[in-house]
Amino acid sequence: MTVIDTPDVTINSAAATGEPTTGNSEVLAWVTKIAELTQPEYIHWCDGSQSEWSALTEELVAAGTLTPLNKNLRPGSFLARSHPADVARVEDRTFICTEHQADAGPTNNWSEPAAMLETLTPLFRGSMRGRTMYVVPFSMGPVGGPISQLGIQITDSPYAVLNMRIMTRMGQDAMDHITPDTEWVRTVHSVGMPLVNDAGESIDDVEWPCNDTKYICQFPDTLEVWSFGSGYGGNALLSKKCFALRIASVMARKDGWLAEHMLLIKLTSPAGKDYHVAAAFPSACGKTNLAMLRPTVPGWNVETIGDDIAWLRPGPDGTLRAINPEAGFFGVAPGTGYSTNPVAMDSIWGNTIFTNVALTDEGDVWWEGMTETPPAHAIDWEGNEWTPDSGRLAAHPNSRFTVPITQCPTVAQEWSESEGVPLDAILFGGRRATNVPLVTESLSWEHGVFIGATVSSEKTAAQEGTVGELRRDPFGMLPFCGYNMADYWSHWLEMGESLGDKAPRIFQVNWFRKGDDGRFLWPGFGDNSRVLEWIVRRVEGEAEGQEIAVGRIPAAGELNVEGIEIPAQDMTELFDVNPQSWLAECDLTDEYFAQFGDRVPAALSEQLTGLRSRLSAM
Ligand code: GTP
Ligand code: SPV
Ligand code: MN
Repeated sequence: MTVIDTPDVTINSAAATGEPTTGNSEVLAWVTKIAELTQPEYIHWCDGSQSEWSALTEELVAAGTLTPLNKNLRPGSFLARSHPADVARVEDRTFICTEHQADAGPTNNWSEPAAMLETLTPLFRGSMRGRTMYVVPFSMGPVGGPISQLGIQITDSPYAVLNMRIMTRMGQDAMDHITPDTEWVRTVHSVGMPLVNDAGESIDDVEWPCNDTKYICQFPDTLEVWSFGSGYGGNALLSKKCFALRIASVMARKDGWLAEHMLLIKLTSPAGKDYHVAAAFPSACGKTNLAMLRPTVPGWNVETIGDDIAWLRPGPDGTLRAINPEAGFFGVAPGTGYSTNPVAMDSIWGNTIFTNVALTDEGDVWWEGMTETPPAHAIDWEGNEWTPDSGRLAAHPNSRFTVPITQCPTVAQEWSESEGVPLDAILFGGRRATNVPLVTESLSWEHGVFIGATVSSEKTAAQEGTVGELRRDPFGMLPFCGYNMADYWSHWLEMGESLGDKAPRIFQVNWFRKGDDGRFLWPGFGDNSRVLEWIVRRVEGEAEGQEIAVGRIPAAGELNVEGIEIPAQDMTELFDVNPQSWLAECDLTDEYFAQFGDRVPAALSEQLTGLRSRLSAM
């Protein structure tokens, strides 16, 4: 029994502990409570220092969890291989825990909070035996900023600690801001593999501890997250999807702001004018790539502010202000190469954690799409020998890199502006081989919300399940909205009303339309700047566009395709709207809306009626 005396409180814990880094009695009491439940061997209070980083990486290299990469090729970088069954977010194990099921809504798994705690308590009891419990304070957004929020993650995964240090403002400064009168989010994470069994015998550790039983639970009413059994990505870095989206979306609704699955960029025109654009696409549908875009249109510049999450709040001047609450990228590796995303390639020169990619004979990383020619031999993401003709992928499709945003060569100086940047346009998108045009401007805020609410997208490897299957993913938020999705749509409508003519314009984009032969019709990546250029010209009133049934598309000749070769037939197909297929989608939208009953805002039902009548008139 270790007893620590602090100014306000006495920690009674079975665990030995390092010096607590706070005198905040609420924090101390909470840490004690979690330690009593999970029974770690030692409590480590993270300060976010470089020496802490070095000690943890050394420890994980010794344990075999991390492989150091060749210092000459990829300095300060490591490879982690997860358990082959712990490779993505587990949406069917993700729960919103609220008193009433209707508050979670039909698109979330739901549990009554007390019932879930009853399930979780035995799982967490003793779950950290033999392990170190880390107390990880962090700030989402600049520490102390007006839009920022604070949190603490308790975890038994040093891998999660390292990732949290890259992804958030983690450390002592954040802890110092958690005072008795600040609101902060309590998150608890255990990989669920104690090193001492019930009989008191020790168990050998493995390189990637996890548990077959997984629970990712959000408690919006008490600002808590409890995550059990997984060490991967959004399941384990609780600042990210659990806090910054699921919990924050509930906070945002209460306080009149928005927590969104959006990238954020600053765009500068040849005339030197700045614009800020946010875009919501589902997981693995191009946010990181658009955030790091190198424009192919001469004279334009794009700078990166965020690649995954944006918090949007009306500013004192009435504009909608946006911040990136994160401090790093947890980016999809496959498909990232110098030909598609050179900015990402230049960002990951070093100080990067790679997860589930392949290891080359030179001690560097590789994944499908990184180079045109694969290495002749590598160790694949499961640790097996690999050659190009082994018939297997070298990297897992959801393999990732974790890198500080400050290493991004195109990072905007505004990335850490605590007041946020004013938004000029919001883009909604998805991965659609058919039907959805390359770009469409909404006819009004309400129409824009309708577009966001009805997005469907082909499923990707970012979540467990069948890749390619079409599913509704409103606002790219299907797995991330912490409350009833229909109420979320109402909140968006209300935000538009209060923003009035200061509201950003809303557009729909689709980089993924395919021809009958299965090839992408649009070159994408840097050439998406052509679409951004048209969007800015619309914002400035410099392009007329052409109104069709589904919205406003570029008029003939308005989209700048100078310097790329797109057959005229492909251009036509990129914007083709088939009224029959669209009317069929309207029927599906009816079915989709039906599950929300009378919570569907009337404005959205009216939008559906309007769309149908415009399509029928085609
Ligand atoms: P999450 O981190 O899961 O939220 O994903 P994300 O939305 O940031 O997606 P990301 O930019 O990582 O892209 C996912 C995949 O889509 C990668 O394999 C990219 O190469 C591919 N991709 C991105 N942009 C484009 C594009 O414009 N055209 C095509 N064809 N593919 C793209
Ligand atoms: C996503 O799936 O949208 C991601 C990766 O950005 S994860 O952190 O796992 O959520
Ligand atoms: Mn994401």
